[in-house]
Amino acid sequence: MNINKTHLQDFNKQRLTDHKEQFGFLSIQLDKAQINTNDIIQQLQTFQVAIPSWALGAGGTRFGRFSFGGEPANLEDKIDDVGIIHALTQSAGAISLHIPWDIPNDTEAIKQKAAINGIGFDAVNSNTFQDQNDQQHSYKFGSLCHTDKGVRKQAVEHNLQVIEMGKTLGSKAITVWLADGTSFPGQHNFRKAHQNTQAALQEIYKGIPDDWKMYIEYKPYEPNFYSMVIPDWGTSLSLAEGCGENAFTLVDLGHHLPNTNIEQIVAILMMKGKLGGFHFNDSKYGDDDLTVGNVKPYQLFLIFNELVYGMQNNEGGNPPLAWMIDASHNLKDPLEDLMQSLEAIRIAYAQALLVDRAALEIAQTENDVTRCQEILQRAFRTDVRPLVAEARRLSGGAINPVDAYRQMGVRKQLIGKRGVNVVATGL
Ligand SMILES: [Mn+2]
Repeated sequence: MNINKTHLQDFNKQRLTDHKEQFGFLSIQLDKAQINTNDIIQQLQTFQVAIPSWALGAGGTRFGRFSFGGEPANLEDKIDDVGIIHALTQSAGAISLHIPWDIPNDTEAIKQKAAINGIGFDAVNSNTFQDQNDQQHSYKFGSLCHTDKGVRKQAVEHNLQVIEMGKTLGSKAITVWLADGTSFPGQHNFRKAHQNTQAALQEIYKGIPDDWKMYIEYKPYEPNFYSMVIPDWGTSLSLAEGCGENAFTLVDLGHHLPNTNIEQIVAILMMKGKLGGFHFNDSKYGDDDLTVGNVKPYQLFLIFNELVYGMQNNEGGNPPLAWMIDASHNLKDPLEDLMQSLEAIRIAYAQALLVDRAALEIAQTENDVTRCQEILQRAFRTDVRPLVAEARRLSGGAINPVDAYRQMGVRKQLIGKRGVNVVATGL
């Protein structure tokens, strides 16, 4: 199903007076601070975040999964769902596919459907953390790191197939995340596991076209609980450097131990020109896959503060980043959840764009610690929601996407079309 443009315009008309009043008030404040509102609106409008194909169904934990009705049963439905999110938010112009959960049956038809919805194909994701029915070797004891050469070869070949599939769709990157690791001390020879992984990643890297990138994601624990082969950004960076100039580190917010200073990691990686992509989510304890910005909005702002600085001061030649939401939780309608995440991302981005960088640089140089905090928090505490809404409205989206989604009864329509008991492929 598609969002009816007339209904969307009607919805915006109801909200327009209030919105104009709030936006007008903010514009006056920004003008006084000599901030160019139109510049910020333009930057917000071009900022697009990919939706992963696995986030559109009900997520789950290892204890259970609760369906909610109208889930997308196949890739076509998933693209429709991203199309709905994009129509309402104008900020989700791409889908990131997970292989083998979302192998297109008819590539041309899928490309057409995506094009109609204004959706492109972001990085493709391989999967060597599960065994598939038809595969020869098991990944129980690892994939690219495995002691058995046959297993490593199978895992490399899978990644090469994913690249081929991505090429037919128009993707320009592959993301490799490995569940490889150990749950018991002594289980691995750490050095050999690392060497096997580096050699296998080099094989995969050889398979990417010249205009592609390879992103190497890291995670400190889970599903293995004693060691992970790629536990942190240092290991990822070293492996990326061992592959070549088109290999990069990918930072996933949830893939850090509690209280890790993620903004500092982002700053250093960008300075070195090696930050490839970013996965958004939020967490209280670990990789909880919660809605972006719902627990730690200040951390999200501080990360964006470094991202914006990195984009504006790009002497390391860092390429444009691949932005994706990587969350899949149990309790909310995933489309509402994703729209809330997109809103949180744009709010943090807009706030980071408001930081008075010249004043901050002076305060930093003069070691005026109080002033540094005042400058950052002044930006963070500005209510930029009317600005984000205005950018979205001007692009043709809803002033308030979640309210519009509910008022239009989108979920009810999806259940009517797809049924109550349908289960999305994937997690
Ligand atoms: Mn991720």
